[in-house]
Amino acid sequence: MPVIESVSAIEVLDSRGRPTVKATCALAGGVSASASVPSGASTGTAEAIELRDGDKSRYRGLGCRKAVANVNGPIRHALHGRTVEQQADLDQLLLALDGTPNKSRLGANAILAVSIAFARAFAADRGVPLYQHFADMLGLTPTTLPRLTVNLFSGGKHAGGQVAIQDVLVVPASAKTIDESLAAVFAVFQAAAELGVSEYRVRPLRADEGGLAPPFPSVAVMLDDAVRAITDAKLIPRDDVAIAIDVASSHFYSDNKYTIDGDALDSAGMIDRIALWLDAFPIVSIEDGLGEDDWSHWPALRRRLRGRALTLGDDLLCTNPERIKRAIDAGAADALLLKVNQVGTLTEAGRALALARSAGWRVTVSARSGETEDDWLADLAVGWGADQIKIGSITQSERLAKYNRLLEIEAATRLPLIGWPNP
Ligand code: 2PG
Ligand code: MG
Repeated sequence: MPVIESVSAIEVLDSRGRPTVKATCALAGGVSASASVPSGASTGTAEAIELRDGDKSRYRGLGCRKAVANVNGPIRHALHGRTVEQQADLDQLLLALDGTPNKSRLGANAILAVSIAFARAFAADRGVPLYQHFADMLGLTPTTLPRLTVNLFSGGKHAGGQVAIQDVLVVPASAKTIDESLAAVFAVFQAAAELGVSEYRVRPLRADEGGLAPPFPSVAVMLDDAVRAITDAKLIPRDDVAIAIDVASSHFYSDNKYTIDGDALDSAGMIDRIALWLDAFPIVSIEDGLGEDDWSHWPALRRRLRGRALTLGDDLLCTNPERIKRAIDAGAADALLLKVNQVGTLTEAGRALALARSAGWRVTVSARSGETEDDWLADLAVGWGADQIKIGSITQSERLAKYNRLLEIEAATRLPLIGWPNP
């Protein structure tokens, strides 16, 4: 049983150059491990609170010195010398110490960094790979690797809003391995970059997650360009490479209207618009098609998509077990986007996963738009048996750290990719 010798933290920078928290956990047996946490831009309002310093003269108020001080002060003090039998015990200690419903006292960034650093140290202490340790935590056995969903085009909050929706992603469908999937994505990405130059006369400028962000005149053109890039790469749309989208519609929804492509649509109109895209393009998954508070219309969206594309909830659910329960009861979605930092501990995220699975939902384990070079996400997706993983594009090291870790896990385990079509 691990005994915690000490925990500590420092401020490090994420892929947007903004501060975040990196924690280290040392166990009495001599093992020590670190973990850093990501940060979103298109955040859901129900997310756990990332503690920021608010001092405008430093990093425009985004500093994490307070969160770091919470690790180096009260958290270190509370955990020193503690024997912790399992992850849930550690997380329970952290939750009790924080004492707020949304982790606003210690900060979800401080709490999660410690939660994951402990998991990594525990795995090392047991002498098992991190993905195996994550699996054991929930009593699971890894049997497959997750299907990739890779950011090709960006809009919305990740790209200055040149088009309303946030991500067009490519999903390698005929690929049999992570290795083959990445080669297919590379081919499509290169074709899309060339298309951007010939069509829009722009260099391949990249958005927060490394996606291409030319000035698309509309969402339909953005989707059409994605299909052209797949075809230009000599791949068959849908059969070889399908499309997923993150509409992220909470971010263009106000006063009961969705402002998109020059229109102000009510919820029924937004569902019709999504259905048009679904008819015209090889789309297999639609994330946040409606706003996070537009609860009453989500069931209609789901009925419209059923059997054709996943109704995936991100801002709607915030990896929050209570919101997931509500969505299951209402028939509002059939897939969970799981982001551990939305809820703040591994234990609560594990509960969110179990709930989603109990309803027969699909699960996508997701990175955030602000990421670090840490690669624990890849292990989490494998260990927790995710259907899909969403990391961003293939052009920036904070994303590639995770893709490369998946390649390592694939080489070490020879696990097959999860079956397709899915659903
Ligand atoms: C999302 C994520 C990742 P962010 O909306 O799904 O793409 O973005 O981390 O900014 O919330
Ligand atoms: Mg999203």
